[in-house]
Amino acid sequence: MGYPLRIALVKPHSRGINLKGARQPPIGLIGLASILLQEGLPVEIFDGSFYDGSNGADHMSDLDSLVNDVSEYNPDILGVAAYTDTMPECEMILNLLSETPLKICGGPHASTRPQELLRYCDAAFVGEAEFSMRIFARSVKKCGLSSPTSLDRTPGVILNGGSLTSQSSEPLKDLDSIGIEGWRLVSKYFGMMRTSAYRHISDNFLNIMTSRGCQNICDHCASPLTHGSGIRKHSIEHIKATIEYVAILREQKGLPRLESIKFDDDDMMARSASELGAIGEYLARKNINYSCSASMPNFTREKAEIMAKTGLRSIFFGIETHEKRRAEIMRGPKGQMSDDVIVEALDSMRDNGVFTITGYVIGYPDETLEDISKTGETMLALPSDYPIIRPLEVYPGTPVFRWMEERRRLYPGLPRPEDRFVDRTRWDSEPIGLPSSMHNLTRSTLLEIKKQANLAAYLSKERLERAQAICSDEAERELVARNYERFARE
Ligand code: B12
Ligand code: SF4
Repeated sequence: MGYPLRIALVKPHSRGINLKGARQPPIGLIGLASILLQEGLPVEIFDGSFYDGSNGADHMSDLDSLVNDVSEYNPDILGVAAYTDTMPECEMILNLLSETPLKICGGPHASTRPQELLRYCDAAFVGEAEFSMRIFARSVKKCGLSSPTSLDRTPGVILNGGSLTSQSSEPLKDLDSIGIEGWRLVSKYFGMMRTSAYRHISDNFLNIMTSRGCQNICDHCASPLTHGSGIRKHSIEHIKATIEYVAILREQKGLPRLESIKFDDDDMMARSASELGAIGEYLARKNINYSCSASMPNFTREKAEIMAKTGLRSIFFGIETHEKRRAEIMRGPKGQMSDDVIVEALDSMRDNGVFTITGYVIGYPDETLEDISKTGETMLALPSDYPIIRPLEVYPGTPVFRWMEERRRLYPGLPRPEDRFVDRTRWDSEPIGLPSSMHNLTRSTLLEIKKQANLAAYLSKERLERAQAICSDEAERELVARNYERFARE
């Protein structure tokens, strides 16, 4: 085989029903592509989120177009990102491209259920894959595709029929070593990006993470399974360089200037006030506003003021459940949050003109109906502009999944390690193809509770007026009203 080998990195097509309007390039694949480019290997990114039926095509023909585009590129190595909710699409893509000489995968689902992926792939990369990918790239350049030789030498990889090659791939220490070159491979999508209207930022945005990890371990969350616990940060210089690079790429494409940033860090407020000030001042100079997510225990009034002054428009806080249960489902400072602390933080954000989005989850397997109704009451009582409540979705490897596994008799049909995890034909009303997380309550009941809670929250004149009071103009007030109408219907 002649060199250089071509690599296609593919993010499977999203089903649409879960996307609620967000469409943004995949940070994980961009980082891996940057490493491959640094190592001198030709690579392309194909992101199914941008083949989402919005151009008039249906779901399946869009999946075919994605596969056709990858086939045309004719890769020697196919790398597919495996997230749980898109596993059926992931399998279809791997089947349709089964002729590719070497097939690898990674991502949260591949890390927790590698055996499922190994039916279609030569190797599953476990956890954060940058370190492994660099070694793999060097080894492939040296040994070619003689699998498993190139893979044998790669740490943190599970090969067909085998166990982990060598030490597992530790979460990467030096995030800046990843590089930013990969962003140019997704510039073809920049003009199609879309973020949720309740973020109050522009669709001419860039999604980046300035850090990885958080200080908590929550029972429902899969993030610590990939990123470990504790926080690692990019330097401020690296963040600025990424933003500059993407702004230039947009200019070269003739696109409108970069107007907003969506920070996808698990906890943006884990940074110190002075670091947040440095990032914010840079953005304010460039006239770029932003939205982010944060963990409430790291909130301070000082950080809120600095961020608001430098362009923060909205912030997401995961509250998850009612006060009495927080410590039971969240290990770390987040479990200790009291309602009083939350109210203070939400009020302070609003006083600074920032919209607050709060997340609540119902349907933990060991919850009672009383817990669920208390979470609903908490959602209505806490003064957030956009409270979002959703039935729990259970992901492999998480404490809630382990809880269910230990009580299999309550969950007939719960997937075993050798089964397909997402089987949409079996529980087709369930988004990730599992039985309801509550053995004594169906998902439809949980969805009905969500509907009632949304009606109460979003038909509230008081909440609407409070949110509209921080709008900058009439157009934004109308946007809030439209958002409220939409949420009231969900
Ligand atoms: C930003 C984000 C989004 C964005 C963009 C999603 C995207 N896929 O790009 C939006 C808002 C659209 C979104 C939506 C949803 N998300 Co989301 N999201 C995140 C978040 C906060 C960051 C993702 C990210 O960029 N991480 C940083 C990169 C570097 O990490 P990574 O993606 O895991 O990639 C690394 C490894 O996994 C691996 N890897 C990944 N792909 C590949 C491929 C190959 C070939 C290899 C070798 C390695 C490899 O290497 C990468 C580098 O180290 C994560 C939480 C988190 N902190 O990771 C949740 C997370 C990914 N989301 C999650 C979920 C559940 C969802 C939703 C289903 C939520 C819902 N109910 O609607 C939807 C699904 C939409 C969809 N199909 O994409 C879960 C996934 C769990 C799982 N087992 O699949 C996570 C982990 C959060 C959680 N609750 O646990 N999400
Ligand atoms: S605080 Fe957020 S990111 Fe951290 S474990 Fe909990 S849900 Fe996951």
